[in-house]
Amino acid sequence: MLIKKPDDIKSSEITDKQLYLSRREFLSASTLSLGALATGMAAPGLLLGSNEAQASTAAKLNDLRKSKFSTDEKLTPYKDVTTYNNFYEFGTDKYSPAQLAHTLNPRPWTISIEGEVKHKKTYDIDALLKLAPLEERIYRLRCVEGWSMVIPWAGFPLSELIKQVEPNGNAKFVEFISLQDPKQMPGQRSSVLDWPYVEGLRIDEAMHPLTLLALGLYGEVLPNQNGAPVRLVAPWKYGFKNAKSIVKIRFSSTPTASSWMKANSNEYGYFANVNPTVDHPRWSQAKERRIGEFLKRDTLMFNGYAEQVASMYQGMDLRKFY
Ligand SMILES: Nc1nc2c(c(=O)[nH]1)N[C@H]1C(S)=C(S)[C@@H](COP(=O)(O)O)O[C@H]1N2
Ligand SMILES: [Mo]
Repeated sequence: MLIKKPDDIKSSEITDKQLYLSRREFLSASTLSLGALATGMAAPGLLLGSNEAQASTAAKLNDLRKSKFSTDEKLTPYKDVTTYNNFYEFGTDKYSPAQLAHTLNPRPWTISIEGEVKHKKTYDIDALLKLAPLEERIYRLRCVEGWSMVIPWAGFPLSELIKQVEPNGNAKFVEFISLQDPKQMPGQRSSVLDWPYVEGLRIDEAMHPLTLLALGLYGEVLPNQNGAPVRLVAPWKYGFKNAKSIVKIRFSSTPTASSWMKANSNEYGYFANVNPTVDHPRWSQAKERRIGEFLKRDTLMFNGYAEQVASMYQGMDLRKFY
């Protein structure tokens, strides 16, 4: 076997290794011995759980660059990342997106850039994939409901796209608009939220190097339930800021109320920075449950990204601007 230095290892291979390790776990729990695997006797297709099989058939994203912004915390298993989701366009419970999102068609797909920019244009998803080198970014995701995950995203900084379209002097805020199509998204037949799903960032937040336009996870294109083909990931904010299946990015001079603010303005602010000292009106935000762990852990200010992002909020009362 070829021994490579860690720096030579592409993240697609690392993903394979992670799958390999989880297969090992599966094997050691079964009647087969590890020796069978080592000698190549085991036929992987037969041994994989259905979710792992799914992982191995999705389109791989090659040559992902590593990012200095990645956490080295233990990854949340692929199965949890792709079966425990919030995606109200496919129902309000955590398990329905994985079951229902097959009706979403991520190809062909376009994303249009509108509002206060010099170059209003529409990108085809395949052109977007080539807009900048893809990186693997391992980020914590903290849902406002009190759980968290560690997810290896693939994408590039949103700033790369913003630089291309050149916002004008009026562009102070950026709006992210998800697909609206009840034929593809059965949850939109219910009015739990005001469709389409809309979220927003201040322009400096959108330009921040941590803010990612994600096109994949675990070294593969995004599964539908995680927001295929393109979504936002701003890791210091609660999960709901990270709009999925985006079709439109609009630059504006004023902030727009997000779907969650319209649904309940007392509970969801515009900034939605992870903050253990500001409770949700109905529950504490001091602790969180990392999916797969039993004991709760302390929630970190800005989800652990304070060093990188706190300066953007200097002088702001974060109890008021939550
Ligand atoms: N369009 C859309 N985007 C969305 C949501 C949604 O319901 N619709 N849910 C949000 C919430 S509450 C969370 S926690 C994250 C979950 O992302 P994940 O399922 O990939 O972990 O997506 C966010 N993005
Ligand atoms: Mo969430």
